[in-house]
Amino acid sequence: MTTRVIPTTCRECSVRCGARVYVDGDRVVRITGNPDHPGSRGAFCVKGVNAPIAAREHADRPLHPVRRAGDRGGGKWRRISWEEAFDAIAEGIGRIKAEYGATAIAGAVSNHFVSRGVAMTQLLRSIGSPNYMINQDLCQGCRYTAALLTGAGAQPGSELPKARCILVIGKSPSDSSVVQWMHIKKARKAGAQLIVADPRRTQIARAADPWLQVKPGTDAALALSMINVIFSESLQDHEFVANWCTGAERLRERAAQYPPAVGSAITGVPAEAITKAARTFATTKPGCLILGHGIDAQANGVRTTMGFHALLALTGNLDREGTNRPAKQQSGFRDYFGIIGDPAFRLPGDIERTIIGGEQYPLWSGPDSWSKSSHNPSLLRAVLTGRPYPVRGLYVSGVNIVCTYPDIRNTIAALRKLDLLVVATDHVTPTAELADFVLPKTTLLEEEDVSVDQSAPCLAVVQRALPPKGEARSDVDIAAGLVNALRSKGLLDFELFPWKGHRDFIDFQLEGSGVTFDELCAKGYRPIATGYEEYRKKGFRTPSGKIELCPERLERIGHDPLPGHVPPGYSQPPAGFDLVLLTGIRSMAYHHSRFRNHAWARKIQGAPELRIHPKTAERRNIRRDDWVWVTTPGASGRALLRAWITEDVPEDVVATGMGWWYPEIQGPDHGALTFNIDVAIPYGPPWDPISGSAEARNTACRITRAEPDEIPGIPGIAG
Ligand SMILES: Nc1nc2c(c(=O)[nH]1)N[C@H]1C(S)=C(S)[C@@H](COP(=O)(O)OP(=O)(O)OC[C@H]3O[C@@H](n4cnc5c(=O)[nH]c(N)nc54)[C@H](O)[C@@H]3O)O[C@H]1N2
Ligand SMILES: Nc1nc2c(c(=O)[nH]1)N[C@H]1C(S)=C(S)[C@@H](COP(=O)(O)OP(=O)(O)OC[C@H]3O[C@@H](n4cnc5c(=O)[nH]c(N)nc54)[C@H](O)[C@@H]3O)O[C@H]1N2
Ligand code: SF4
Ligand SMILES: [Mo]
Repeated sequence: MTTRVIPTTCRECSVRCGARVYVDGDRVVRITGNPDHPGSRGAFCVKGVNAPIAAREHADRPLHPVRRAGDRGGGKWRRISWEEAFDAIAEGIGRIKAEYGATAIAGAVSNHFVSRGVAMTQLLRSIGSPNYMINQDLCQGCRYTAALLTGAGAQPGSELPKARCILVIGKSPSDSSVVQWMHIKKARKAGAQLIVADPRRTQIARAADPWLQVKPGTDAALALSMINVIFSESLQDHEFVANWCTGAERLRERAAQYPPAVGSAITGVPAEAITKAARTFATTKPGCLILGHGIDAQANGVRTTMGFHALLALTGNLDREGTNRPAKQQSGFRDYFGIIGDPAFRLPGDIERTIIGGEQYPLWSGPDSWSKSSHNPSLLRAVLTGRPYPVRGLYVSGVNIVCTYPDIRNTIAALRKLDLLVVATDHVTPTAELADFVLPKTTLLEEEDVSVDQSAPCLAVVQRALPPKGEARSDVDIAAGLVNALRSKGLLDFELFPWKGHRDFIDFQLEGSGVTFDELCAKGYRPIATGYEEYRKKGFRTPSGKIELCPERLERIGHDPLPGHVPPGYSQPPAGFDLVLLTGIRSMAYHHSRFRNHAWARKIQGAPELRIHPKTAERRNIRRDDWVWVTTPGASGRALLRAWITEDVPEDVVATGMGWWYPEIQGPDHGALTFNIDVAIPYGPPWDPISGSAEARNTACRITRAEPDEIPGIPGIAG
């Protein structure tokens, strides 16, 4: 049989590597990286090789729409047709609209930069609701909000191998991005300096010189001390600062409060190391900065990020060869932001002003914000309390909120309270278990999509290798079907979803770009032309057109407009909470909560880990592979994790991943209420005063060894 080779994009995680899919008849026999791809250049990982095939072929995959047949979460379902599903869901939406108004219907989506994000916003807006949750408040929320303010939210992307100095803050690319990790190793081999700030000794920290072992949540002080050194020794790029930055004087005054000795006392990094890192970054050009998730999802995340944006601007490492590159656009292409921000696709201002969270976090949730989404914990609170107004229906697509939002008990309580819960998914998650309707989603090998990948930069194409299994449909097709059903019942308040189906949507995105989907499929990507120093013609994307080191917008809404240190929540813990818990360390076998039902992944990592320093473990009589309870103040539950003894975490820190559940454990939560770290973390407050992000990463905690009778059996995955 002849093998077809299909160039496409792996989307099993947010890295989006170029891929080649090998198809024999009706089977995918192999998936590899694509060495021609301008961003990933052949890099690939174990998830990309295995997950698309396992997800498509999985024995327990939902292949038909189903409707709940017994109690919520009881596991009893009745198969229905798509028409029946759309009809019944539209009726449910109609009942809620009639009683509580359109704003009582909300959505939840993640990884929304691809088509499912637009499908979600435009479905809800057509109903007349501005409320949808995205995962970015737990992900890049602080970094994106800071980027909106400073204008310096640039990424190194494929400039990385050309950098002579790379500063990495709170990112572990050996776990989370094979492409970045490949580029960094290449640059290092070619002699680039590498400076890494991380409380843990990660692989990249081992490769660094120096590794700055910061205390969790203190990076703002590190940034300010480095800025202090740059100003005191006049190492800034004078031309760039004079012509392209505003607020430098006020930043200088703020940084004067953070000489390296002060920074050292806060961060735990020796003052000489801070001084040396600042001099190295300011004098070794070109330089790149990588800001990871380690400084996000924190209660001081925005102003921390602003400190590092200032470092980029002061050193002039923006939009030049080998530096960070502002986002590039493919002319004429309609991407997610282009659509959701277009007045033709938006709701009237009086409705957008009711977005839950918009009043408190206008830069995150309001009509003029970056995301225009709701503030997640406030929306869940609205479900539970009816304040500021009731939310009674939720359409969930592409997110497993029971397993990935902090405070799992709270999420479950909210989902149980709803009048209508619809979940579109490709496998039955603990979130789907609580649904009234589960809608079968296509998997990667069955889909088409075009999005912008800034790392190359290029248009990233996903093309279909095989027809969908069963009755599975794509997110845009599902939303289009629901919109039709709503329209026929007179339940659409606005016509904001004009696409008949997925291909129609892609054609619309490409309409003005001069290229068709079929043309894009030949290679599976299309590079976006880039130039350097484009700001000289276009300016930066801020009100002043310059990098704003002290954004007036922030001051106008009553915030401190400069970076500043705020002691992290764990620094004054209640008695007995003597350790700091870091969460979210990525595993090469998993994408958040996904692949827990894949045998190949479970062979690589079979249990949620808790990394503990040997001395910390010894004091508590904990040995390797013991099960350990983790408790944090203010949480409604505790998590059971397995001890991994390692000197790579400091003595007062323990660290874990995220997303655990065991599909084979019975019950709607499938073990998430026991084994998932988010059961032991509150969803705030405190929230970052600017972005509303909760402190989901660095929390005070205590750990105790579990007694043998406290450990539930794990049956073990089949297949
Ligand atoms: N294999 C795999 N890859 C993934 C994902 C996945 O699930 N699996 N998920 C993708 C997604 S959505 C994301 S957001 C990224 C996340 O990936 P990264 O951005 O790499 O983030 P993390 O691994 O969560 O954390 C990075 C580092 O931050 C450190 N850290 C924790 N607290 C602090 C702090 O206060 N200061 C500093 N300086 N460092 C700190 C941690 O020790 C950790 O080493 O990964 C993406 N890539
Ligand atoms: N404590 C703690 N919590 C965290 C984090 C942390 O570091 N610490 N990290 C946070 C971060 S950075 C992130 S990004 C989130 C991730 O949170 P989620 O986005 O919830 O993570 P996933 O497990 O990838 O869930 C995606 C779900 O979408 C479904 N799915 C997958 N593809 C598609 C699709 O194309 N369409 C549809 N309709 N459904 C699909 C599947 O049901 C899958 O379970 O978790 C956050 N939670
Ligand atoms: S890192 Fe792995 S899972 Fe992520 S896009 Fe690349 S190959 Fe796919
Ligand atoms: Mo994320």
